[in-house]
Amino acid sequence: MVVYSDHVALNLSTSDNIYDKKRTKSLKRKWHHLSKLQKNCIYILTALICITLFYILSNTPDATVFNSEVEEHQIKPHIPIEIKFNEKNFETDNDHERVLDDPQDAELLNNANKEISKNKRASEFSGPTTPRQVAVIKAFKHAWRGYKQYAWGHDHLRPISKSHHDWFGLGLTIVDSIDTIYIMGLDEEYLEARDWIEKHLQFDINRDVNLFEVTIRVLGGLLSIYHLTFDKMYLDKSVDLGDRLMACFQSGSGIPFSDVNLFTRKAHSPKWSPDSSTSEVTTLQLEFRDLSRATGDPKYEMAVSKVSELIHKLEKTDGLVPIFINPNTGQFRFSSTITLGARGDSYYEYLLKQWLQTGKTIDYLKEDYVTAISGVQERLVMKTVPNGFVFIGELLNGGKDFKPKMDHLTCYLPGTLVLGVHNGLPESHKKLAEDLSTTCYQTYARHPTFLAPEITYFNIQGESSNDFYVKINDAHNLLRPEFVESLWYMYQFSGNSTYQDWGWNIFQGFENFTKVSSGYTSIGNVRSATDVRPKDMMESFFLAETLKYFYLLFSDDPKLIDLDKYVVNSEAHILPIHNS
Ligand code: DMJ
Repeated sequence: MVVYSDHVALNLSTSDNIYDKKRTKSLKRKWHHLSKLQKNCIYILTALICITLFYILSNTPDATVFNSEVEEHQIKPHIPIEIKFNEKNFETDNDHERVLDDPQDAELLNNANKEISKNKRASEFSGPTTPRQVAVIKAFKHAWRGYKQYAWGHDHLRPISKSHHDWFGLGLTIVDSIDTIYIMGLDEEYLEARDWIEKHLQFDINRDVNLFEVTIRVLGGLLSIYHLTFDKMYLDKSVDLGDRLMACFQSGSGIPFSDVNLFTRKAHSPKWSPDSSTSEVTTLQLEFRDLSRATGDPKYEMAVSKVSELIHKLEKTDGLVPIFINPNTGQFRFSSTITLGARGDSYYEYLLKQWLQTGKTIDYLKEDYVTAISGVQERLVMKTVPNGFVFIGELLNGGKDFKPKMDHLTCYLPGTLVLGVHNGLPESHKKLAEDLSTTCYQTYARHPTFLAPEITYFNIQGESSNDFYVKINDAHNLLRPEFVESLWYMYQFSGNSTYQDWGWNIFQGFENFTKVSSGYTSIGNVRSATDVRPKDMMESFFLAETLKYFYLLFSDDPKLIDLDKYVVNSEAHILPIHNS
């Protein structure tokens, strides 16, 4: 190295080894002769080189630019595109053994037939019976521990900042997940959750809440645990809540407003629109009807049945509905999108499940469901290029334009379809369920995190060699349950253990990329294993649904929840089937 008065030059010529020592000494001497400024320049230069190298290395696996806002996936599938059932994609047997390495886990499994605590119906939910279920219980306990430590009594845990988030101020995580706790046979957690609900869950709070969210998560959660335990405390709380929510139905048409203040009992539309979402007003019926049946008071069921009847009479596009409806006029906003994703999804789910809940006695529900699925098959089902993956797209502008986009939310549909087939509906629904399951699985398996994004776009015109792509803003994963839910139904009705194996692979994705020291976090980017961008949120549905469905999926008892006796609401809460 040669030092000049105003700069440093590096002499890179090699020298013989025998001169190495001398050269090191001379280098050291020269370094000491450098000015502070010169030394700082060298430090900064070195740091810049390191940062550039790090940046280049950590970004190499990422996608190339597809257009200005879209990145196309270049990542190779983790499994062959041609999926054969019963083919094991992972070393699942070894994973089983690993799960049981911990003596406490083995004990959990051995204790399966332990004494059931007070309030439990003996022997029904006596703990895990498979190693995979043990792994799910460990995950649940980890999430619960974080919630208890940093967010107890609040709606959600923020596991990165170790703090909480309040949406409605109703201790959502506790109420939403108490039936999961019960089904998993977790005595200690059950008692602490029950205790909180009894002493602290109050509805006379001066706060606006969303009718749909509170119905599926809180009313559904309370009714589910009431039916599992027959503990009247839960029913009393349900009645208090149900009475407050009833204000929403005081609209011009009977179609409910989306929001209500639980204290003043004043209902209104959302701030951003005069309309309610179609899926929201049609995803209340299981819960309100159940409340009527459990209490003997018909008013709840009458209000929600009226909504279904009104919507039954409205004009539709081959049985498919726009996603907005006005509570005062009772009419659809006809130009709004038709989708089986956000704001449309559970309209279709509750047509079928209401029909089942009422002992298959209300014909128009079944007819509307079958017509809608035909509409899906004719108008929304499409195949990708080059590999022919089946997906469900959307219709825009009053049904005129097709958009090759599918929300992860739509991945609930395979489960609903096979539930229908199990109950005598057309066999063609089963093929659609299988095909769509394969596509949904691919949206997980094709990412290095083995997790699906919120939204996927599909290639239908051969504009690329990839079947689908994910936009930057859609690459998040909120720990959603829909596909795990479908896997459970698919497994229930086929007995095909491939669905369990798929679920296990996805479970590993959650374990590897969303688990943090204080719980599990939503992530912003499923496309990179090195840059998942944690979002610091653990929604209540992760415990209420995602982990519950994993636990049920990995059970070796197909009747752990008997689907001939129960319907499962949109938030994975379990309600009895009646015969009328
Ligand atoms: C849940 O609250 C319910 O499953 C709802 O029906 C849809 N969204 C979330 C989970 O993704």
